[in-house]
Amino acid sequence: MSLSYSLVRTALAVLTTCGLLLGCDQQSSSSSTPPPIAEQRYAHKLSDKNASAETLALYNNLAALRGRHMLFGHEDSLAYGVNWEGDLDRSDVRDVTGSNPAVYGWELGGLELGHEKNLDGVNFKQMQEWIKAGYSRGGVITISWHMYSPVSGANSWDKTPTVHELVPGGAKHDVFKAYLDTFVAFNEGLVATDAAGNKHAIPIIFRPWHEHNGDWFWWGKGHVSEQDYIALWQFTVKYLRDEKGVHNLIYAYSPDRSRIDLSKFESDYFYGYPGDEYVDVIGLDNYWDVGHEANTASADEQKAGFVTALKGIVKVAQARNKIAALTETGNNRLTIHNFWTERILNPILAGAEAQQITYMMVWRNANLAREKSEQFFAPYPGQATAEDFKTFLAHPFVLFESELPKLYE
Ligand code: BMA
Repeated sequence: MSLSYSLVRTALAVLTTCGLLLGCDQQSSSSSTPPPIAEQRYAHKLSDKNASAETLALYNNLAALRGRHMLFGHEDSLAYGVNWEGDLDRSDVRDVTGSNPAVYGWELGGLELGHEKNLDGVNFKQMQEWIKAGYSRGGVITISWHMYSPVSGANSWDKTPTVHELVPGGAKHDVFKAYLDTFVAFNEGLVATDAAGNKHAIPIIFRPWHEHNGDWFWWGKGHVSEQDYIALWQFTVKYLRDEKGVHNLIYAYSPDRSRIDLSKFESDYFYGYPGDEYVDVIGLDNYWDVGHEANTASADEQKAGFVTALKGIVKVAQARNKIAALTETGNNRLTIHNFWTERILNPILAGAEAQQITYMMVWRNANLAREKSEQFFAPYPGQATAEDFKTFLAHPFVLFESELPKLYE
């Protein structure tokens, strides 16, 4: 998406707003100082008013693609695949389709403890190189964090109540700040140099404290009060943004669909919502409606649920002038025939609303030899859904890395 296109959109948005609300004179006379250039240029604001130009451009360019394109993403795509490990420039997604995914998911769990590798065996220094490489090709980077508990020392699936000790006033607040500092340092290494030789921070869609409405993480429902969860999120943003001056983050909120009753989508979705000032991407992790093994509903019922859930986040996002995304999804081991077209693409394309999601990301392809258990969400060569995945990619709605417009200007 080009800058000039964004400018036209913004101009139209301003005209529409003026026409509808008759508020332009009031707005211009109420403030003598014009907003910063970046704020004037873009229709969609970030929670970080000092976000870098590239970060704000990414957010607005994703918004501008809505309804016409959805980016496809994959967790740990460059780090390993089901049947390979150790290659520095490879991906199961590319082995099958010829293109890398448009969105690269990376995971920090273990960084806070000073580990060299994350909880899935990915070396952090190499991860920084893969992030830089993906960004240099025009891809989008998103980062999650399965943080170890500063209270029990155990991993994120530990149920020891922890959050109350992390928020301001808590016994482990300083330890928590030191954990966040490890990300600040990691992020400082995520720098790109443009053609003119100027350096800038690589924009990151940062997705902390995910699936908090489920009960499987220590920050999940049942192990923390809603109030403390919100305080945890707000502190995370304020610390990184206001105290540490980190300005390359787009904050993604991502509850889990399996714990949302579709008949009261919004009230369930907003359990633990930290507020519009702290969230940029209205996300959803949805494995449930795309063939989760515990879901006994028929395929048609699941497809209907999938669409309803996507419409739900699109509505929430539009009401707030934010973007919506399917932040995690997938069918583990891809056992569903024509999964990509039947269970993902066709339901999304069936109506105008679900098509407004900006990206979707499937989870990782665990290396079979090292992890000794089958877990994968993208096909690899010869996998049963590989041909269907190519059909999915070939659809103009779906963007892989090779098809991306410029997203950072
Ligand atoms: C989970 C699984 C785990 C992994 C974790 C963090 O959903 O994939 O095997 O350790 O994500 O990436």
